[in-house]
Amino acid sequence: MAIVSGVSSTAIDSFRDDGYFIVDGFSGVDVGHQMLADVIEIVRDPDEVVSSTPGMLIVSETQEDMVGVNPEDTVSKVFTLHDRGAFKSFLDDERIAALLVDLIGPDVDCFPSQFIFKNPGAWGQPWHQDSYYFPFDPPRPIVGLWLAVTEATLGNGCLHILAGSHTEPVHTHVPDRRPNANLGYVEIVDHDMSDQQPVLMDAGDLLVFDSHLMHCSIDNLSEGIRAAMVFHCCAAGTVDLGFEQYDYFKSPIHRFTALLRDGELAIAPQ
Ligand SMILES: O=C(O)CCC(=O)C(=O)O
Repeated sequence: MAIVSGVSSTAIDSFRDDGYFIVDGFSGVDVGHQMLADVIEIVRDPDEVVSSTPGMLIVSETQEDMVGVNPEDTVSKVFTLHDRGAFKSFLDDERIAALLVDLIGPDVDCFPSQFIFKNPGAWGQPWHQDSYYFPFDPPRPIVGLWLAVTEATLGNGCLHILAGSHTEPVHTHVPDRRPNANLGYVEIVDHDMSDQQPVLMDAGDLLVFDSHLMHCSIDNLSEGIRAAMVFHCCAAGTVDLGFEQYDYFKSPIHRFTALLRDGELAIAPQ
């Protein structure tokens, strides 16, 4: 039987009006811990897993003052994890399926997944809309799932969002103006963000957001890691047109994987 109705009407209203909602305590804290343990293993011994996983990419912090004892201490993100144990189990949860059916429809793919370390001292990601990174046909709907692996606070680099900004078109994004900013960081500079709100989360909380929602994260000024796992999902059949400004370059981290077909969990990745 098809999965139906995973989102309360209040959450649906928030998604429509504000461009996001939060599910408190969606996952046990252990889910994030398993994810963190897996990515640490990957970055400590990357060769075989990276070469055998299409789209997997380890991106380091590029700001000059990042230091660390272990390899993971200076990693920013690890991409394309959605076929791996803890990550796949998260996506295969029927509550995720039900939520995606409501927000996208019965046929859904996951196309990038990224673990964000946000180690002590790491800079935040500037204001952006995720759809800037997704030159797709159709361009929408695309839904982001941001799972707090640790708590996210004003001290350790939580997200900030601009509620309602999902109704905006994709704005011009300019390269992050900070010297040595991370690979791929771009910034919206033509919009008033003064109504921004911090998104304070506990480990296990899930932020569900529209890919046009303007958001950023702030610097991690704490002594501890602020980790998150982010998946993006779109309607099956969505085509990656590639980045026009780079000769229609298609990002290797856009690895479309079947999640739902006819409202049911798809078994095998595409
Ligand atoms: O978690 C962060 O620090 C930034 C994440 C973000 O902006 C995104 O996933 O689009």
